[in-house]
Formats: sequence, C-alpha cells, structure tokens
Amino acid sequence: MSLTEKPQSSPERDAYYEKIAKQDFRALWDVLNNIITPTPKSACQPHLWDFGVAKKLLLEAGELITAKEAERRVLILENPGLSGQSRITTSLYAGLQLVLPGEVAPAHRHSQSALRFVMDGGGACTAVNGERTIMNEGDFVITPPWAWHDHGNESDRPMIWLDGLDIPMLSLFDASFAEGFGDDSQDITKPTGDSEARYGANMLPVDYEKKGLASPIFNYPYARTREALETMRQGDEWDPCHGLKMCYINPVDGGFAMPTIAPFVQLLPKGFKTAAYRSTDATVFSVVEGSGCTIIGGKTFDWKPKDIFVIPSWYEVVHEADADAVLFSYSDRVAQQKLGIWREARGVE
Ligand code: 1HN
Repeated sequence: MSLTEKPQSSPERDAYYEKIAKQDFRALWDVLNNIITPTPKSACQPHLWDFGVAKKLLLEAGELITAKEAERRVLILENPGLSGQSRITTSLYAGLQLVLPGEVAPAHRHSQSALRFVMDGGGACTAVNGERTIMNEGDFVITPPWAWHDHGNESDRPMIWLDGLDIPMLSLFDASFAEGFGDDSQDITKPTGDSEARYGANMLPVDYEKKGLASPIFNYPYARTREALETMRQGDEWDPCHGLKMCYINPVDGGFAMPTIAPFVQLLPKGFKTAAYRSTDATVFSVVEGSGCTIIGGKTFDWKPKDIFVIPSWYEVVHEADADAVLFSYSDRVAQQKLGIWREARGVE
C-alpha cells in the first residue's frame, strides 16, 4: 500500500506553488511521493566495467600524467545513473588507480576512509601510520580516516588497484577535511608486518586500548583469505543467497573492518546459482577468480576475473558461477546497520 496519491494540479495550485517558491517554501503534498517512496528508488544503475578496457585507458593515462602530478592517478568508476557525481553508488566512490614502476603517490590524509583491493600487478607498497605493507593481487588494504598514507611502486610492473571510499557519505554530512604531508613519503617507524603480528594472529596486546573505529590490521592478504575459503568449502555448507560469504572484520571488536564501509569476500562453487536476494546496501563487486554472470533486476551481466560491477539498493540479484568463483565486494551496510535502516529480503517475494 503506497502513501496517498499526489493531489491533482490546477492553475490555482500551480500559481500558489510558484508564489511560495519565491519565499523559499515548498508544499509537502506536491513532493511527498518523490521523497518518501514505498521501496527504495535509486538513480544508481546496475553496471559492469570490463577490466581490459579499464587497463588500456589507465596505461594511456600513465603516458599523460605522473602519479605525483596527479596526486592520485585514478579513473573514477562513475555510475551511468549518477553522471558527473564521482560516485559508483549513491553513498560510495570507486576508482582504479595506476602506479607505474618507480613512481610515488605523495603522502596526505583526509577524513574519508579508503580501501584498496589489488587488481593487477604486485610488489607495490603503501604506508599507513608509519608502517609499510607490500601489496599483492587480491590483498585487501585499509586506510583509516585521517591516517597519513602514501604509495610507491618499487616493483618492475605497473600496479593497478581498486580504491573504495566513503566520499559521498562525507559529502552528505559536509565533513570533508584533507591535508598534504609536505613530503612524498612519511617516516617509517614500524617494521613491516608489525600490525599483522600484533593484531592479526588471534591475539591482542594485553591492556590494548582501541584507537579509532577502523581495524588496526591494514592488510588482509589474499593468500590467507583464499586458504580459509578453500578449507571451509570442504564443510559443504552453502548459504542459498551468498554461497560462502565472509566479512572482513576488526579483531578488536568483531565488527566490520571499517566504520563506514563493509568489505566482504565470497566463494561460489562451479555451477552454483544463488537464490534471489535484495538488500538496501548497494554493493560494488570485484571478480577475483572464476567466471559467471549476475542477473540484476532482470538484466544479465557476464563477468570474468578483474571485472567490476555494481548492484544498486533493493535490486533483485542472482549470481551464477560457471567456474569456481571468488568475489570481493563492499557496501555501506555497516553504516546502515549502525543507523538501524538496513534491510534484506531473501528469496523471491
Ligand atoms: C586517495 O587518497 C587515494 O590514497 C585514492 O590512494 C583515491 C580519491 C579521492 C580522495 C582521496 C589514495 C582517492 C583518494
């Protein structure tokens, strides 16, 4: 049952609406059906980006501008329904970043949270809060809000990763702050692997006090993720809507690894077809392994490794894997759950 129908227009009513607009008023009854919808109505559209096309365009950008001059040499994945808004969903940003051998992306910090998901290449570094980590394909890396971060590629191959940020959320709240460090790289004060040893070995330093809301682990290496999925699949227990789906968590509190962005990884075995599913968190997917298709609101998107696709809020989705598939994904589910507005529906309604 929807809300009441929009009242009919008449010359008198239209004249009234024009008159009040001049005084910065608007009649709620004239817009109510647009602003309170019975189910989510998003301008965000389902879409898929082919990695081959993206890589070619990125390498072309590599000849046009350096990482340093650009600050970050990134092609934004702009949702076709949100043109000009630098968003992949209403609340999230996505981009593909290229760092060529020998390049640096200078140190800076901002109030936006960032994640990196390594797509292509290996051996480049990122430094966060005085610690460096080497990034390889499939690694999931976090930059917490207001943390100094810089990237460098000392390998002999171009490095491409997916950046996921909460930029539109911070814009909604008008809470953007940013500053440059003033030097290419920050000082390294901790040994490589320090945070993984300290927080990522099912232990925590005694009397550890939580600092900030993001996980203190900032690299979740794919080798460990993949091994975990492979061991779990032997249990042969599959969620009808998700296959085998895991959340990347903050070991300090067991919640999602980031305060505003929920990251996931899932395994769909060859031949698996998920049951219809929808949820209010529009989700960005990056294919790590395998091939298949995803039917989003009745439209089919075929995918292969490194392709990226987006599912808007409340679209019905079905995944089908032609070969064992691993999908990384991120959404604003953690923020919606904190606000009490997240919903899902399993199976066909
Ligand atoms: C940023 O800091 C990075 O650190 C990437 O690699 C993309 C997009 C907008 C604002 C800051 C990075 C970004 C960004």
